[in-house]
Amino acid sequence: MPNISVHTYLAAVKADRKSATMVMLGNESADLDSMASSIAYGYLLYRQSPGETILPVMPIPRADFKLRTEAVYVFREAGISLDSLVFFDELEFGELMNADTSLFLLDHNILAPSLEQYNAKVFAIIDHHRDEGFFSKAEPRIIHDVGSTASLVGMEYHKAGIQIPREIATLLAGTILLDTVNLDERVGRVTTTDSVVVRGLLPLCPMGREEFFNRVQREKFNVEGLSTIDLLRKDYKEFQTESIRYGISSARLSIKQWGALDSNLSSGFVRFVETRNLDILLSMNSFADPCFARDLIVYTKTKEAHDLLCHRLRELPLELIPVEAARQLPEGKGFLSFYHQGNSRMSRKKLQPLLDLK
Ligand SMILES: [Mn+2]
Repeated sequence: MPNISVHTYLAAVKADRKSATMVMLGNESADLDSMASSIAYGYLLYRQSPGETILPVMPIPRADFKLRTEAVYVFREAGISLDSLVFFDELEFGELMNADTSLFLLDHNILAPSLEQYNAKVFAIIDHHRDEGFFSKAEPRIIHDVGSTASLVGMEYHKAGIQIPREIATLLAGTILLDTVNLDERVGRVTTTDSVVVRGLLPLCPMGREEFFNRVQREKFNVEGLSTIDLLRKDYKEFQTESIRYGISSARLSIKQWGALDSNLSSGFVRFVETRNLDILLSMNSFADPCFARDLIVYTKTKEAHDLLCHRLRELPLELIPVEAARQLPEGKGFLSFYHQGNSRMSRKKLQPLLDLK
Protein backbone atom coordinates (compact mmCIF):
# COMPACT_ATOMS: atom_id res chain seq x y z
CA MET A 1 0.00 0.00 0.00
CA PRO A 2 1.53 3.35 -0.96
CA ASN A 3 2.28 5.66 1.93
CA ILE A 4 0.47 8.81 0.84
CA SER A 5 1.10 11.87 3.00
CA VAL A 6 -1.78 13.53 4.81
CA HIS A 7 -1.24 16.70 2.83
CA THR A 8 -1.29 14.88 -0.51
CA TYR A 9 -4.43 13.06 0.54
CA LEU A 10 -6.26 16.23 1.60
CA ALA A 11 -5.23 18.18 -1.50
CA ALA A 12 -6.18 15.32 -3.84
CA VAL A 13 -9.55 14.72 -2.26
CA LYS A 14 -10.33 18.44 -2.24
CA ALA A 15 -9.60 18.69 -5.97
CA ASP A 16 -11.84 15.68 -6.52
CA ARG A 17 -14.54 16.62 -4.02
CA LYS A 18 -17.43 16.57 -6.48
CA SER A 19 -17.00 12.84 -6.96
CA ALA A 20 -16.67 12.00 -3.26
CA THR A 21 -17.88 8.50 -2.43
CA MET A 22 -17.53 8.82 1.34
CA VAL A 23 -18.06 12.00 3.32
CA MET A 24 -16.67 12.40 6.85
CA LEU A 25 -18.80 14.78 8.88
CA GLY A 26 -18.30 16.04 12.41
CA ASN A 27 -21.03 17.59 14.54
CA GLU A 28 -22.45 21.03 13.86
CA SER A 29 -20.52 22.75 16.65
CA ALA A 30 -17.44 21.91 14.58
CA ASP A 31 -15.24 21.61 17.62
CA LEU A 32 -11.68 20.36 17.43
CA ASP A 33 -12.78 16.76 18.12
CA SER A 34 -15.22 16.82 15.20
CA MET A 35 -12.78 18.27 12.72
CA ALA A 36 -9.67 16.35 13.82
CA SER A 37 -11.57 13.05 13.94
CA SER A 38 -13.03 13.61 10.45
CA ILE A 39 -9.61 14.21 8.94
CA ALA A 40 -7.96 11.38 10.87
CA TYR A 41 -10.63 8.83 10.07
CA GLY A 42 -10.82 9.97 6.45
CA TYR A 43 -7.10 9.44 6.07
CA LEU A 44 -7.29 6.00 7.67
CA LEU A 45 -10.01 4.90 5.24
CA TYR A 46 -8.04 6.37 2.35
CA ARG A 47 -5.01 4.32 3.34
CA GLN A 48 -7.23 1.25 3.40
CA SER A 49 -9.05 2.03 0.12
CA PRO A 50 -6.87 4.42 -1.91
CA GLY A 51 -9.25 4.17 -4.86
CA GLU A 52 -12.09 5.90 -3.04
CA THR A 53 -12.63 9.65 -2.78
CA ILE A 54 -12.99 10.11 0.97
CA LEU A 55 -13.78 13.69 1.84
CA PRO A 56 -13.66 15.21 5.34
CA VAL A 57 -15.98 18.23 5.43
CA MET A 58 -15.45 20.90 8.07
CA PRO A 59 -19.04 21.56 9.20
CA ILE A 60 -18.74 25.36 9.45
CA PRO A 61 -18.19 28.22 7.04
CA ARG A 62 -14.50 28.88 6.41
CA ALA A 63 -14.81 32.34 7.97
CA ASP A 64 -15.84 30.77 11.30
CA PHE A 65 -12.76 28.58 11.59
CA LYS A 66 -10.81 31.42 13.19
CA LEU A 67 -13.25 31.35 16.12
CA ARG A 68 -12.04 27.83 16.97
CA THR A 69 -8.80 29.23 18.32
CA GLU A 70 -7.74 25.84 19.74
CA ALA A 71 -8.29 24.22 16.33
CA VAL A 72 -6.34 26.99 14.59
CA TYR A 73 -3.47 26.22 16.94
CA VAL A 74 -3.56 22.41 16.76
CA PHE A 75 -3.95 22.39 12.96
CA ARG A 76 -0.94 24.69 12.70
CA GLU A 77 1.15 22.43 14.96
CA ALA A 78 0.03 19.43 12.92
CA GLY A 79 1.04 21.16 9.69
CA ILE A 80 -2.46 20.89 8.23
CA SER A 81 -2.87 23.63 5.66
CA LEU A 82 -6.28 25.28 5.77
CA ASP A 83 -6.11 25.58 1.99
CA SER A 84 -6.32 21.82 1.72
CA LEU A 85 -9.60 21.64 3.68
CA VAL A 86 -13.18 21.87 2.46
CA PHE A 87 -15.60 23.93 4.54
CA PHE A 88 -19.36 23.70 4.57
CA ASP A 89 -19.91 26.89 2.59
CA GLU A 90 -17.58 25.72 -0.17
CA LEU A 91 -19.77 22.98 -1.48
CA GLU A 92 -23.39 22.17 -2.19
CA PHE A 93 -24.00 19.47 0.40
CA GLY A 94 -27.09 18.23 -1.44
CA GLU A 95 -25.07 17.72 -4.62
CA LEU A 96 -22.49 15.78 -2.70
CA MET A 97 -25.16 13.43 -1.40
CA ASN A 98 -25.80 11.62 -4.67
CA ALA A 99 -26.81 7.98 -5.05
CA ASP A 100 -23.30 6.64 -4.47
CA THR A 101 -22.23 8.68 -1.47
CA SER A 102 -22.16 7.41 2.06
CA LEU A 103 -22.04 9.60 5.10
CA PHE A 104 -19.78 8.88 8.06
CA LEU A 105 -20.73 10.61 11.31
CA LEU A 106 -17.87 11.52 13.60
CA ASP A 107 -18.47 12.90 17.08
CA HIS A 108 -22.27 12.69 16.78
CA ASN A 109 -24.75 9.89 16.18
CA ILE A 110 -27.77 11.86 15.01
CA LEU A 111 -27.86 14.34 12.15
CA ALA A 112 -28.48 18.03 12.86
CA PRO A 113 -32.12 19.01 12.09
CA SER A 114 -30.99 20.87 8.96
CA LEU A 115 -29.44 17.69 7.54
CA GLU A 116 -32.09 15.15 8.55
CA GLN A 117 -33.05 14.68 4.92
CA TYR A 118 -29.79 12.74 4.50
CA ASN A 119 -30.58 10.17 7.19
CA ALA A 120 -30.68 7.40 4.58
CA LYS A 121 -27.09 8.21 3.65
CA VAL A 122 -25.64 7.52 7.08
CA PHE A 123 -23.34 4.55 6.71
CA ALA A 124 -21.03 4.56 9.72
CA ILE A 125 -20.69 6.21 13.14
CA ILE A 126 -17.80 6.83 15.51
CA ASP A 127 -18.86 8.86 18.53
CA HIS A 128 -18.76 9.33 22.29
CA HIS A 129 -22.12 11.03 22.91
CA ARG A 130 -25.15 9.29 24.34
CA ASP A 131 -26.39 6.69 21.87
CA GLU A 132 -29.64 8.03 20.42
CA GLY A 133 -30.42 4.58 19.07
CA PHE A 134 -30.64 5.49 15.39
CA PHE A 135 -28.84 4.00 12.38
CA SER A 136 -28.71 0.49 13.84
CA LYS A 137 -27.29 -0.87 10.58
CA ALA A 138 -24.33 1.52 10.52
CA GLU A 139 -21.03 -0.32 10.09
CA PRO A 140 -18.92 0.38 11.97
CA ARG A 141 -21.19 1.75 14.67
CA ILE A 142 -18.78 2.62 17.44
CA ILE A 143 -20.34 4.61 20.26
CA HIS A 144 -18.41 4.53 23.51
CA ASP A 145 -18.49 6.88 26.46
CA VAL A 146 -14.86 7.99 26.27
CA GLY A 147 -13.38 11.47 26.63
CA SER A 148 -12.92 12.15 22.98
CA THR A 149 -13.98 10.72 19.61
CA ALA A 150 -10.34 11.21 18.64
CA SER A 151 -9.44 8.36 21.03
CA LEU A 152 -11.82 6.01 19.22
CA VAL A 153 -10.31 7.02 15.87
CA GLY A 154 -6.82 6.38 17.31
CA MET A 155 -8.02 2.88 18.28
CA GLU A 156 -9.16 2.27 14.70
CA TYR A 157 -5.63 2.92 13.42
CA HIS A 158 -4.39 0.45 15.96
CA LYS A 159 -6.98 -2.17 14.95
CA ALA A 160 -6.16 -1.68 11.26
CA GLY A 161 -2.44 -1.97 11.95
CA ILE A 162 -1.76 1.31 10.18
CA GLN A 163 1.02 3.49 11.52
CA ILE A 164 -0.17 6.94 12.50
CA PRO A 165 1.65 9.77 10.72
CA ARG A 166 2.88 12.75 12.73
CA GLU A 167 0.21 15.12 11.42
CA ILE A 168 -2.60 12.80 12.50
CA ALA A 169 -0.93 11.98 15.83
CA THR A 170 -0.70 15.71 16.61
CA LEU A 171 -4.33 16.32 15.65
CA LEU A 172 -5.57 13.43 17.77
CA ALA A 173 -3.32 13.99 20.79
CA GLY A 174 -4.09 17.72 20.96
CA THR A 175 -7.78 16.90 20.87
CA ILE A 176 -7.67 14.16 23.49
CA LEU A 177 -5.58 16.25 25.89
CA LEU A 178 -7.99 19.15 25.50
CA ASP A 179 -11.16 17.05 25.85
CA THR A 180 -9.92 15.19 28.92
CA VAL A 181 -8.31 18.29 30.47
CA ASN A 182 -4.89 16.66 30.33
CA LEU A 183 -6.22 13.25 31.41
CA ASP A 184 -7.37 14.74 34.72
CA GLU A 185 -9.42 12.14 36.62
CA ARG A 186 -11.06 14.84 38.75
CA VAL A 187 -12.76 16.40 35.72
CA GLY A 188 -14.50 13.09 35.08
CA ARG A 189 -13.99 12.76 31.34
CA VAL A 190 -10.89 10.64 30.88
CA THR A 191 -11.15 6.86 30.37
CA THR A 192 -8.50 4.18 30.01
CA THR A 193 -8.96 4.28 26.24
CA ASP A 194 -8.10 7.99 26.13
CA SER A 195 -4.97 7.52 28.26
CA VAL A 196 -3.74 4.51 26.33
CA VAL A 197 -4.28 6.15 22.94
CA VAL A 198 -2.76 9.51 23.85
CA ARG A 199 0.34 7.91 25.39
CA GLY A 200 0.94 6.11 22.09
CA LEU A 201 0.58 9.36 20.14
CA LEU A 202 2.68 11.74 22.22
CA PRO A 203 6.10 10.50 21.03
CA LEU A 204 5.03 11.62 17.52
CA CYS A 205 3.97 15.10 18.64
CA PRO A 206 6.09 18.26 18.37
CA MET A 207 6.25 18.69 22.17
CA GLY A 208 5.62 16.88 25.42
CA ARG A 209 2.28 16.32 27.09
CA GLU A 210 2.31 19.16 29.64
CA GLU A 211 3.45 21.79 27.18
CA PHE A 212 1.06 20.62 24.46
CA PHE A 213 -1.90 20.61 26.83
CA ASN A 214 -1.04 24.02 28.28
CA ARG A 215 -0.76 25.56 24.84
CA VAL A 216 -4.00 24.07 23.48
CA GLN A 217 -5.82 25.01 26.66
CA ARG A 218 -4.50 28.57 26.50
CA GLU A 219 -5.70 28.90 22.91
CA LYS A 220 -9.09 27.46 23.80
CA PHE A 221 -9.60 30.24 26.30
CA ASN A 222 -8.14 32.93 24.09
CA VAL A 223 -11.02 35.37 23.67
CA GLU A 224 -8.93 38.23 22.37
CA GLY A 225 -10.81 40.32 19.85
CA LEU A 226 -14.05 38.31 20.04
CA SER A 227 -17.44 40.03 20.36
CA THR A 228 -20.36 38.67 22.43
CA ILE A 229 -21.91 37.28 19.23
CA ASP A 230 -18.59 35.60 18.34
CA LEU A 231 -18.32 34.13 21.83
CA LEU A 232 -21.85 32.76 21.57
CA ARG A 233 -21.46 31.30 18.09
CA LYS A 234 -17.97 29.92 18.62
CA ASP A 235 -19.13 26.58 19.98
CA TYR A 236 -22.87 26.43 19.54
CA LYS A 237 -25.50 23.73 19.12
CA GLU A 238 -29.14 24.15 18.25
CA PHE A 239 -32.06 21.90 19.09
CA GLN A 240 -35.66 21.82 17.94
CA THR A 241 -38.53 20.13 19.77
CA GLU A 242 -42.13 20.15 18.59
CA SER A 243 -42.71 23.63 19.96
CA ILE A 244 -39.37 25.08 21.04
CA ARG A 245 -36.19 26.06 19.28
CA TYR A 246 -33.29 26.37 21.67
CA GLY A 247 -29.55 26.76 21.54
CA ILE A 248 -26.68 25.97 23.89
CA SER A 249 -23.44 27.88 23.55
CA SER A 250 -20.28 26.73 25.19
CA ALA A 251 -18.41 29.95 25.96
CA ARG A 252 -14.85 29.96 27.27
CA LEU A 253 -14.94 32.69 29.87
CA SER A 254 -16.56 33.49 33.19
CA ILE A 255 -19.52 35.81 33.58
CA LYS A 256 -17.16 38.24 35.27
CA GLN A 257 -14.70 38.22 32.36
CA TRP A 258 -17.55 38.56 29.89
CA GLY A 259 -18.93 41.58 31.70
CA ALA A 260 -15.49 43.19 31.62
CA LEU A 261 -15.14 42.47 27.90
CA ASP A 262 -18.61 43.71 26.92
CA SER A 263 -20.49 45.99 29.27
CA ASN A 264 -23.61 45.51 27.17
CA LEU A 265 -23.58 41.76 26.80
CA SER A 266 -27.33 41.37 27.18
CA SER A 267 -27.91 43.18 23.90
CA GLY A 268 -25.51 40.72 22.26
CA PHE A 269 -27.66 37.89 23.64
CA VAL A 270 -30.81 39.50 22.27
CA ARG A 271 -29.30 39.95 18.82
CA PHE A 272 -28.05 36.35 18.77
CA VAL A 273 -31.45 35.01 19.80
CA GLU A 274 -33.31 37.17 17.30
CA THR A 275 -31.19 36.20 14.30
CA ARG A 276 -31.67 32.51 15.10
CA ASN A 277 -35.27 32.83 16.18
CA LEU A 278 -34.67 31.02 19.48
CA ASP A 279 -37.06 30.62 22.39
CA ILE A 280 -34.27 29.71 24.77
CA LEU A 281 -30.52 30.24 24.83
CA LEU A 282 -28.22 28.71 27.40
CA SER A 283 -24.62 29.77 27.64
CA MET A 284 -22.50 27.22 29.47
CA ASN A 285 -19.34 29.07 30.40
CA SER A 286 -16.15 27.25 31.25
CA PHE A 287 -12.95 28.87 32.43
CA ALA A 288 -9.86 28.40 34.54
CA ASP A 289 -10.02 30.16 37.91
CA PRO A 290 -7.29 28.84 38.30
CA CYS A 291 -8.94 25.41 38.34
CA PHE A 292 -11.58 24.40 35.82
CA ALA A 293 -14.90 26.07 36.71
CA ARG A 294 -18.25 26.83 35.11
CA ASP A 295 -20.94 29.50 34.97
CA LEU A 296 -24.35 29.31 33.35
CA ILE A 297 -26.40 32.04 31.67
CA VAL A 298 -30.06 31.43 30.94
CA TYR A 299 -32.00 33.44 28.38
CA THR A 300 -35.67 32.96 27.54
CA LYS A 301 -38.17 35.00 25.59
CA THR A 302 -40.99 34.85 28.11
CA LYS A 303 -41.24 35.13 31.88
CA GLU A 304 -43.18 31.85 32.12
CA ALA A 305 -40.51 29.94 30.24
CA HIS A 306 -37.84 31.58 32.39
CA ASP A 307 -39.42 30.59 35.68
CA LEU A 308 -40.05 27.07 34.47
CA LEU A 309 -36.57 26.53 33.06
CA CYS A 310 -34.69 28.05 36.01
CA HIS A 311 -36.76 25.90 38.36
CA ARG A 312 -35.90 22.82 36.30
CA LEU A 313 -32.20 23.72 36.19
CA ARG A 314 -32.05 24.22 39.95
CA GLU A 315 -33.45 20.70 40.41
CA LEU A 316 -30.70 19.15 38.28
CA PRO A 317 -27.31 18.31 39.83
CA LEU A 318 -25.74 21.53 38.53
CA GLU A 319 -25.36 23.10 41.99
CA LEU A 320 -26.41 26.50 40.73
CA ILE A 321 -25.67 29.62 42.75
CA PRO A 322 -27.13 32.89 41.45
CA VAL A 323 -24.37 35.43 40.84
CA GLU A 324 -26.69 38.25 39.87
CA ALA A 325 -30.39 38.83 40.22
CA ALA A 326 -32.44 37.74 37.19
CA ARG A 327 -32.56 40.58 34.73
CA GLN A 328 -35.52 41.68 32.70
CA LEU A 329 -34.42 43.09 29.38
CA PRO A 330 -36.21 45.98 27.67
CA GLU A 331 -39.91 45.31 27.10
CA GLY A 332 -40.44 42.25 24.89
CA LYS A 333 -36.72 41.42 24.67
CA GLY A 334 -36.68 38.56 27.15
CA PHE A 335 -35.21 37.50 30.50
CA LEU A 336 -31.68 36.67 31.62
CA SER A 337 -30.31 34.87 34.69
CA PHE A 338 -26.70 34.39 35.74
CA TYR A 339 -25.43 31.46 37.81
CA HIS A 340 -22.21 29.96 39.01
CA GLN A 341 -22.32 26.21 38.36
CA GLY A 342 -20.88 24.39 41.36
CA ASN A 343 -20.80 21.04 39.56
CA SER A 344 -18.14 21.64 36.92
CA ARG A 345 -18.54 18.12 35.54
CA MET A 346 -21.89 19.02 34.00
CA SER A 347 -21.00 19.76 30.38
CA ARG A 348 -23.41 20.50 27.51
CA LYS A 349 -23.14 16.88 26.45
CA LYS A 350 -24.38 15.80 29.87
CA LEU A 351 -26.89 18.57 30.50
CA GLN A 352 -28.74 18.66 27.19
CA PRO A 353 -30.39 15.21 27.48
CA LEU A 354 -31.55 16.12 31.01
CA LEU A 355 -33.24 19.38 30.02
CA ASP A 356 -36.31 17.55 28.84
CA LEU A 357 -37.68 20.55 26.96
CA LYS A 358 -40.96 19.93 25.19
MN1 LIG B 1 -16.41 15.15 21.03
